[in-house]
Amino acid sequence: MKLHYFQGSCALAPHIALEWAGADYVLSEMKRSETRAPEFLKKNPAGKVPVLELDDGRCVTQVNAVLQYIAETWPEAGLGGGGSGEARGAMQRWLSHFNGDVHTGFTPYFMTHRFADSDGARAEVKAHAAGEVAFQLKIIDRHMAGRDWMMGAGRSILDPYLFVFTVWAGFMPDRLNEFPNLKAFSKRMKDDPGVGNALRMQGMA
Ligand SMILES: N[C@@H](CCC(=O)N[C@@H](CS)C(=O)NCC(=O)O)C(=O)O
Repeated sequence: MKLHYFQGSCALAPHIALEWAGADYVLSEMKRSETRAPEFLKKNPAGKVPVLELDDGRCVTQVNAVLQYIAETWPEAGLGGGGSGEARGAMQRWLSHFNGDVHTGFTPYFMTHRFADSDGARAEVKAHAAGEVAFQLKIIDRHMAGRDWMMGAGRSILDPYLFVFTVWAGFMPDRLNEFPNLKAFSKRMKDDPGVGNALRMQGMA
């Protein structure tokens, strides 16, 4: 099993989940500029990491699908968030929020050249994106008050994805200063051995 990633990308989330699952995997590092290369598009036609390439060559793509694949392939790791209908609903709600609202809020901030041509327009796009990210992160910061993990049952696949957002927010002007609960969560994650392994393997620690 091979995880395709580039440094600083959301592929850190499934990487941490693989560590937590105790999975046997290898990493394949690429450059952001290689995501539209024909060979890579065969693995993911959307031209994005993460790609989890299985031993038979099939590829699991899209962060949420990769995270859920990991939770279901290693159920003993308990990363699925609990078995009740309510827990499954909460898990889906947060995965959708993370992928559809938070992650896409960051994209114009870091990939500004895709959204505007002139320097002035890019500055505006960045400012609006930072505002949108702050709006979305506030929701999660409130949820994390008094909690160690996103789901009450303990750590789950949501936590590595949230950790990625805290890393990205560190590159924005306000960092995590407005979000004390996310700041504490980020520290808790950095102290975790599996997170430390993933960060070291990706050259981020
Ligand atoms: N919808 C995709 C989004 C993944 C995504 O945005 N990946 C970024 C890295 S965080 C990427 O590969 N960007 C390269 C590009 O857009 O060229 C998913 O959920 O997997």
